[in-house]
Amino acid sequence: MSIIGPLKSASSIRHRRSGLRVASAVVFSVLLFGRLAAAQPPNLVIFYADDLGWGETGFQGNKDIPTPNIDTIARNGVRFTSGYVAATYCSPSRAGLMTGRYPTRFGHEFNSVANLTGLRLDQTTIADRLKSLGYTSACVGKWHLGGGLEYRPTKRGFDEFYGTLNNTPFFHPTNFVDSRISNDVRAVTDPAFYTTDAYTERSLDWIEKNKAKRWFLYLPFNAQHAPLQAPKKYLDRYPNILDENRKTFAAMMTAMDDGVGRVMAKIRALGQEENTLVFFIGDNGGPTQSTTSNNGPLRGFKMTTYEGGPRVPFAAQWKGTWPAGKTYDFPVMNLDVLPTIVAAAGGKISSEWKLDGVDLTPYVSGANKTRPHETLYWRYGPQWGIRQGDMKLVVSRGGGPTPELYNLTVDIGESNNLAGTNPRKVQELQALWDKWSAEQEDSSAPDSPGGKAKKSTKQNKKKTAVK
Ligand SMILES: [Ca+2]
Repeated sequence: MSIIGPLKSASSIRHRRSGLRVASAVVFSVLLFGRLAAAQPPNLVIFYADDLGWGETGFQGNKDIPTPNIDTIARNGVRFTSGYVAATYCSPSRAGLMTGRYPTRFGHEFNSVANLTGLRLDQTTIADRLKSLGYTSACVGKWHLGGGLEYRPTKRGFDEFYGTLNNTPFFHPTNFVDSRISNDVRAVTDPAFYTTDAYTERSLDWIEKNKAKRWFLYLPFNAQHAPLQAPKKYLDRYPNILDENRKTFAAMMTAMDDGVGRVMAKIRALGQEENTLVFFIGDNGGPTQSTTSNNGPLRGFKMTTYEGGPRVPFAAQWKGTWPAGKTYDFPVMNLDVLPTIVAAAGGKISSEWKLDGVDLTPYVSGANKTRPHETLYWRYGPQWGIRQGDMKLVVSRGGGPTPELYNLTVDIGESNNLAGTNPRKVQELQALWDKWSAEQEDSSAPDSPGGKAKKSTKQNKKKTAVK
């Protein structure tokens, strides 16, 4: 309103001898205000947690480890109970998030793609798209989409990168880059440096420096990925957890939750909370055995295609624009983040982008009551899955060699295989998946370590040949 006040008074003074002209000026001011309001796009934040596990965070029902700040996002906005990612581990999940497309469409089926090359250079990232809308952006955290210079965040649309190119310890992180200093990988020698806290500090500093611009912060924490490491100040908050691994996991989560809280407090302090769209999403399911991460009632883990692999904590808020305290049950995917954010930023989604994600705003607002996706797909070497409506057909590590059919509405834990009693549905879903899989590319790098991809590529080809 402060922008409009002076304009309105100036117009009023100029035209005070003509009531009609004053009225015109007021109308003009109202139109101008409308234009300015529409032209003020929201700030954008994506918190992307690593290996979190569907059963972790308070908003997902965990009562052992308080996450009051992360929970606030769900309370102020929407909790997506069927939130998925397009892949079951780190790099392909990020490739999907960054492009809004199934990573298998461009050969990014395995982590090995990032380790050998990176996110294919003909793919346009969310930061590229926002740059063309006038945004400044930062990637603060774990990139894992290629380490070569041409694959780094600052070559993929981000104006600033502070974090690691790959997986890393929390103390003395490896492959660390601070683009404010240079794009070279440098050693972090400060023994007190803890990635989660450092990412929070840099995010606060970056927001302060860029507060007058339209900005996009991508904050992919390396928490809760292995190795389990946490500073004493966070460990001390859990005197009652006796299991050392669980205690450290809890401390890591508290560091992340404090970080989310501090970033949100900064946004509030700037008076920007109602002008900021915020996502909090896990990058894949929890690898329970190595980190204690809890997938709740879901079957399977990270790197399986049972629900425990691709189904994740998923919440988002846009105060004043999206409803608050809403639970949304239809399936959504991390591929939806790009079109949702681009549309929120005032961009127009082009069919030429060949996105698999959709703009979620009309769905969460209730304007569109249909499902955002009739069908979701996964392919991970010989493992795969398809969800259509409430039915899922899946071949996963931990299961049998033949596809299993589950009704997720009544059987979220995938325990009652309906394939034997519903062969028609099996056939129908198999045909849909075969058709989709045939549209995907072979992986541009074999799965690692050693030889799995060759087998899986053969299997995929074999599958796609069966029609
Ligand atoms: Ca991960």
